[in-house]
Amino acid sequence: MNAIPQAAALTPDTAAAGQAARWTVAEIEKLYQLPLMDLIFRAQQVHREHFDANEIQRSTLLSVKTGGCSEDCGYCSQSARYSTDTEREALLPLDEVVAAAQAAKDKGASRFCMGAAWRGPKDKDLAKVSEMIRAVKGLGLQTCVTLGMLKEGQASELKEAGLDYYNHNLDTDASFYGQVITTHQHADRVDTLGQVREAGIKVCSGGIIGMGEGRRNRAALIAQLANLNPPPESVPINNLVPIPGTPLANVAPIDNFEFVRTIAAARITMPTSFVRLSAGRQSMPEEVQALCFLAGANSIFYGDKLLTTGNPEADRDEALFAKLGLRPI
Ligand code: SAM
Ligand code: DTB
Ligand code: SF4
Repeated sequence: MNAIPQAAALTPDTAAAGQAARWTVAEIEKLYQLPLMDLIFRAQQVHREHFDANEIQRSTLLSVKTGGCSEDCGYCSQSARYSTDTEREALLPLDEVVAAAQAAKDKGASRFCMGAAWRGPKDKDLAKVSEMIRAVKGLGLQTCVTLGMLKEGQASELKEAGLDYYNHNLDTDASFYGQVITTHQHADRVDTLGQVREAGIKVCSGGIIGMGEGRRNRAALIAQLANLNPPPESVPINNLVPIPGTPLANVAPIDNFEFVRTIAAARITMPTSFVRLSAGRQSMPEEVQALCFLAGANSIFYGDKLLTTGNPEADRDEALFAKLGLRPI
């Protein structure tokens, strides 16, 4: 009988007692190198210590301001620099946002996430988004926004409006970042996460897998997220959705098992965080999604659209949940 991998190979480098555990990139690479069955077993153990393994959280997304973004993120349909099928739309009026949030709530979402294609919000935009947050919160939904980089004082304004989560992904590790994005720096993203944390807002931060990065880059991204103190409460793992017209349109897709390994690595290193199986589900077979849940993903984006691209229909997700015996929370 094969022994279960030694716990020592699977635990972070815990320094003096009382100090937060820090994961090295090498330790996370070791997780990736485990036989898949051992890796998933370990992820399940960690998952079941902290969560009910049959429960999944559901967030619905709405793009409240679409396209025309100044930034050059090589994966994004909304950058003004690339010619994509995405049409620009100004900031949505409040009543449209509230109607979409109510519809999401009626379908069973517990969180409503509003996204804007900005480098960062202008103060007058932030006031309008704050109104949206107040109204969505008033419907009894958890609120999340993703608006780009924040300036001093903006996070506290969002907190005052009742914001629960701010989504701001590190997207990839610092050494690969410059190959995908040149108009802002990885360190700018980390800075915004600090401001969000300081304002008392929960952090939602993850990345995109399958942009041509290597396993070491993936391990470094996971290490950086896990070593935030505390780690993000919510960790979206996106599988690149290739967008025609962007520089990453023709990158070879990542192997499904490598994606599953990334979910498992996130689960093991961030035991109490919600790990969200995010973009890329529309083209993912149900069996691969089930493997992701087995590897510790316990959250999804729910509803037939992400920001500009498709997501499985809610009915299809309901059917998958029924087949797997998963319960929404
Ligand atoms: N402009 C803000 C920003 O960059 O943070 C908020 C919106 S931006 C579209 C939010 C996140 O969506 C990005 O950080 C990235 O992780 C994800 N994303 C964008 N395009 C994607 C794609 N084609 N495939 C997978 N994830 C994508
Ligand atoms: C996240 O990590 N993924 C979501 C949300 N946070 C904002 C966005 C995915 C976008 C996928 C491409 C699109 O629909 O434009
Ligand atoms: Fe703009 Fe965000 Fe897209 Fe980058 S990811 S181009 S910042 S909308």
